[in-house]
Amino acid sequence: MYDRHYDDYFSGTTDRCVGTPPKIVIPLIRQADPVVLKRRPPSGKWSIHEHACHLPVADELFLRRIDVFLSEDKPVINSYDPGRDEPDDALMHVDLEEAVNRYRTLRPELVHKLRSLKPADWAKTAEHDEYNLYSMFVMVRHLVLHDFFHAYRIEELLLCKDWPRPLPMQ
Ligand code: NI
Repeated sequence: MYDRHYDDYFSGTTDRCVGTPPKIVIPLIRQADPVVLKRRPPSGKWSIHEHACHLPVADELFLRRIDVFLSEDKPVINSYDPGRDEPDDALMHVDLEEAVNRYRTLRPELVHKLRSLKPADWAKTAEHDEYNLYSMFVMVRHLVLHDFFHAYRIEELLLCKDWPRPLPMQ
């Protein structure tokens, strides 16, 4: 069952985990004019600052989940929803530089763990209270998509028509 095809999926997904934060997400965050950094859109949804500070929280969560997957016979994963589980302005109080540094340093740690996984580890499943299927692979793919989900939101805010333009790429 675990042929080269699957290996490509696993390693390809891991490669995305390596490159996306330093090559796409962090440069995007750095383009935010300080004036708009903590500005929420009229919808009341997160500001660029909040999206950015949320990303290392996800890495911490996924690091813990990898350990749960590996250490338990029948792993059980509890969902995390910041809108449900945290106060509305929690991320506003986080230090952005510290958050970006954590994002930058946690990711290689996470990738190091992923590179050591065997095909059977990737295929292992857990019980999840919100999803009908949750394997290690699904979880890691989710992390890859999650980076882009928040990057997309950050970009939308950066390009808001009536707001100051993004700063030049650093
Ligand atoms: Ni998220």
